[in-house]
Amino acid sequence: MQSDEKILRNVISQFKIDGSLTQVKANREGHINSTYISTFVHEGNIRKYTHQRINNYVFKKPLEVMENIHAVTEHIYTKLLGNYEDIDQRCLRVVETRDGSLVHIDEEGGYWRTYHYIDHVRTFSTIGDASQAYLLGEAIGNFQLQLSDFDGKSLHETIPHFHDMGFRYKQLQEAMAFNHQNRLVHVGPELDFLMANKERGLLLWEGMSSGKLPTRVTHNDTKINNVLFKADGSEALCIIDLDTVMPGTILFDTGDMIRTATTTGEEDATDLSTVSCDEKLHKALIQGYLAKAEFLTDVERSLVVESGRNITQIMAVRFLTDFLNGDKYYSIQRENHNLDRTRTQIKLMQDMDAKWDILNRDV
Ligand code: GN1
Ligand code: MG
Repeated sequence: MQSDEKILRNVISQFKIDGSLTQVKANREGHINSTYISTFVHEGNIRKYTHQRINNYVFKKPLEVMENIHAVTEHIYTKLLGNYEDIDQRCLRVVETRDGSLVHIDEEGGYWRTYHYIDHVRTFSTIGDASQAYLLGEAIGNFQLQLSDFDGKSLHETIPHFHDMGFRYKQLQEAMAFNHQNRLVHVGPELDFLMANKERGLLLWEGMSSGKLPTRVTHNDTKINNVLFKADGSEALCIIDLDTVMPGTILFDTGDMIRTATTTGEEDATDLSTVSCDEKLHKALIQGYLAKAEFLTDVERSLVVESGRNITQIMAVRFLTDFLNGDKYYSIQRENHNLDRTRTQIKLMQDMDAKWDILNRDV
């Protein structure tokens, strides 16, 4: 541990931060990157920073990830400038290394980045009530609005085919052939359901590829946990975790927002009776979202509810794939964790289907 901390302190010292380091703590949220929070004292002021070792199994080109993030955050920050006293809570900001790079590469080839830590805020893993759902909808709509004049095509595609349903089904087929520990015997009904829904799932990616859906900036991970709220919960301030910012259809983000904000149960719940799509939350969420998302085309708007189902489906496919591959991608805390995650997503889709007409009244 001691030597790990020494390595970490050396990494931190590479970034353009003034003052003296007083504390470093590990943060265990998130499935992908390793995260640490440091505290510095500079001229009597306490400042905190977030340091992350970027997972380069997932992100093959970490510098491109950082170029995307830097471009997008500076675009938003420039818009906010002069309008908010609490601007530092409203936008992630990258801290460069002492030699002006967006990443530091350590002796083992690990890629590190640093952000200003956003303090006095909180996150939620599920939505509490309709007013909170409204706030979340507004926040995602606002994020999209802030970036609606940014050319999505200028960004790097850092994980090619990230939300390409056809590609994700191909990966699922490969995982079925790999069949780690003969796990296929445990997934009959789940596979049947996902196979029966394959065709419909291709809608968003094909809409984008054919040009029916415009290519914009997408965040690609707009789950509720990635939204920072004021400490008292009264306002959603900032969207974080910009790792997967890429060109895409805006509906990937709208869909992930719906997937994570309307569910009554956790993504990795084991009791499926806790998982359903709450129509009251859906209504408020969509109202908040549409209040900001004034730039949507008619085709985009017509697919808002579909997008929630679609992103839930792609997550089910990805979790099942990882289960069959032997849990190589998502970190797991227990046996069958990825299978449990697959099941919650399928349950959520089925409940959306049962309420389909009601949900579509919201748009
Ligand atoms: C992963 O690590 P985290 O929680 O930011 C995943 C997302 C999924 C999410 C599901 C790069 O995000 O696509 O929606 O898990 N990110 C990547 O909880 O694969
Ligand atoms: Mg993420």
